[in-house]
Amino acid sequence: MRTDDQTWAAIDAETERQERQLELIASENHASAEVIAAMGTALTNKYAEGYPGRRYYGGCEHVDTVEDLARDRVTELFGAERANVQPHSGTQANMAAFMAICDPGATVLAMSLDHGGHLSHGHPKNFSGVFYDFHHYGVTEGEEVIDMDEVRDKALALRPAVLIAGASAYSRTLDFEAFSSIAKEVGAKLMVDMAHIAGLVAGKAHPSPIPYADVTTFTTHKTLRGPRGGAVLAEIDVIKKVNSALFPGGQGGPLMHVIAAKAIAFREALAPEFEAYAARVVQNAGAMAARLQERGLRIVSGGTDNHVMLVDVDAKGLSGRDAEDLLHSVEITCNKNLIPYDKRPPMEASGVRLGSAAITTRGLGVDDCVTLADCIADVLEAPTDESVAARVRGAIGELAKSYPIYPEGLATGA
Ligand code: DSN
Repeated sequence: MRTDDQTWAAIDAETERQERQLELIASENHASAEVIAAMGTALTNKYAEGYPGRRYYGGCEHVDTVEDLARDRVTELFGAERANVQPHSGTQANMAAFMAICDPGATVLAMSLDHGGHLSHGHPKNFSGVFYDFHHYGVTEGEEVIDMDEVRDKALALRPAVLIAGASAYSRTLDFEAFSSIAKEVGAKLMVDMAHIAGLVAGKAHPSPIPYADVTTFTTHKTLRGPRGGAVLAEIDVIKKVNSALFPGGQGGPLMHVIAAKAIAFREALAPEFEAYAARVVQNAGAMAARLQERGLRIVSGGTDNHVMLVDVDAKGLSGRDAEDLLHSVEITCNKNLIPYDKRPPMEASGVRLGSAAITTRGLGVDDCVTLADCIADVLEAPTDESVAARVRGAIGELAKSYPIYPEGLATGA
């Protein structure tokens, strides 16, 4: 039953926007109708501080079942020993991981945000940068890839307690074995934040960090295509520390409706079709990057191995903000992003980050991605030509209509 017309109007408009536009924000995806339905259940009413079998509240028998399902499925999915599925977000997963494996003030070495890292890997205004002594490695100026020799040199000089592998805007395969060998050499713990690539790891389209990492964190809503949230994987000794770091350390009651949705998403990712999905995500990104390059746009590092690419729009005389706005005006959603060694500030930036996870979920294939890349190139080449914009808007509208996200609708009735 709906009584709040104002809120439902905005919810319905957002659902319609997602159907109408093509989503290229690399950290977004379209969760299944079943995942979304689980979040709209009575589980949202339940307090369940603690863990299955050891709660601080009565009446937890059914949410215990749900959390056990989520934990069992995610450990099976990634071949991990233990899991914590309670983090409300990737940043809270990271907070619990830091608290579990190092002390406040500890030295941590991670990828620089300017070169594709993440806020929770030591930005001075983030808890990580406030409470830990972060240092950063980046990508090389020429090839724009992580230089493992530089990582090793920095690690040898700093002797960090923790070395982090993981990024939010890096299009190349991460060499977890090399990170692990450096961590061992300097006596650091290896933490992998696989937020962006978790779905690719689950679908065997990117090597797994599990054999190498002391602790692995991720979000469940990016390539993994689940509800918005986080999770942590580790062996039993570390996960015990993560459990108490998360609750009571960093969070109170878990969001049991979201954990139910995580359980459903993990089951979906265990199905054989998910491997095919992950492979298509990578193929689609590759096709888009190749076509954009043919059309004269520079892709940072010369291409992509995963779902993400950074397009340098500076050479076209545009800022990332201009490009984001232009693409939004033709129904393509993406985000401005710093490129390595960027001369512009973050709110302007010289690049846009594009990702293929969401468009692949709705069914676009390689040929569609070539069409989409042509649309992007057309608009960026003629930013003031309204006839080009009108033609592209029409083409994007047709593509979006051909691949509905929720052909059966959603349980919300929208
Ligand atoms: N900032 C998000 C992203 O878009 O990659 C991750 O937290």
